[in-house]
Amino acid sequence: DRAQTTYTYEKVEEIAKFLLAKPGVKPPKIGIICGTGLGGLADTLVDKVDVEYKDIPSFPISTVKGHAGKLVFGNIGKTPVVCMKGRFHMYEGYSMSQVTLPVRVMKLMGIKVLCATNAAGNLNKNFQVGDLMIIKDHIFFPALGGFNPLVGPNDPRFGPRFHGLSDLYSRELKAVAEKVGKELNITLREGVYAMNAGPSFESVAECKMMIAVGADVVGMSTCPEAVVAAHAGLKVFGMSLLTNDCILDYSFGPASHHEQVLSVGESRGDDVKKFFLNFIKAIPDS
Ligand code: 6GU
Repeated sequence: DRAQTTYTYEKVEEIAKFLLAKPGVKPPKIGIICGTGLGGLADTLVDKVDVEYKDIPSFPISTVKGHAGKLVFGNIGKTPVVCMKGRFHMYEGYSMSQVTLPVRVMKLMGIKVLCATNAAGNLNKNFQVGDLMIIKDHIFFPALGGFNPLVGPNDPRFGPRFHGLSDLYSRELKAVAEKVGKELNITLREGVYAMNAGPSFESVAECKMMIAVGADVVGMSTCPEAVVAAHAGLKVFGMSLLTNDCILDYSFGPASHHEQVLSVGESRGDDVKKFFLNFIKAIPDS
């Protein structure tokens, strides 16, 4: 149920300490949230240590096909990182505090940068299925309707009461990403990610509305984690894989995109992995 579960600073600290005490776990510098079908990156870490969500005290458990449900610690080059293989979604019924708990845990374990990937539906007629898009900004529809993860009492140890989002997605990291994309000859789009709660894919009228308000792609994740990360002073980088076109035409008939989400995730997963392996190595002080 969506009742506000609150995790005190002490509780988050306890989870962070529990994880850091695991044999072979080094304090990570970068946290990476792997989107649906994009968990392949986690498998390539060196000196891996897996911790399943079900074995972490107070952690929610993820329920979606294509999401494994574990933290994977390890190195990319010299950089210790932690990957979330599987995330928590609002449509599963989790509260915003549950969805964003792992971000605060990763922050207290020591990360300075949060990278998040997701599978998204394409709204932009100049973009194509299979494209990768750097998230330049977002429209967090649930937050505008009251489901902002920062609603509720504010513990200043997590971040300030009122926090501005005009620089939410790090310009510095976007510049690094553009450079790495060019070097690897991987085309990177740039645009606005809109989040809906899901689990329904959008109606035709909703898709048209999102285009009208400036969204390029739409998905069901990422914004809550990005907001909580930026609130905690982390640098945030987001990337969408465009797995399907949104339906803008009533003659199309009933559409459910989930199979396409998984199959495009599979066919484009290697480029996403290659991009992130090089991107992480190119982040200053990583
Ligand atoms: Cl079309 N909509 C949403 N909300 N999320 C998606 C999607 C569409 N395609 C992939 N993820």
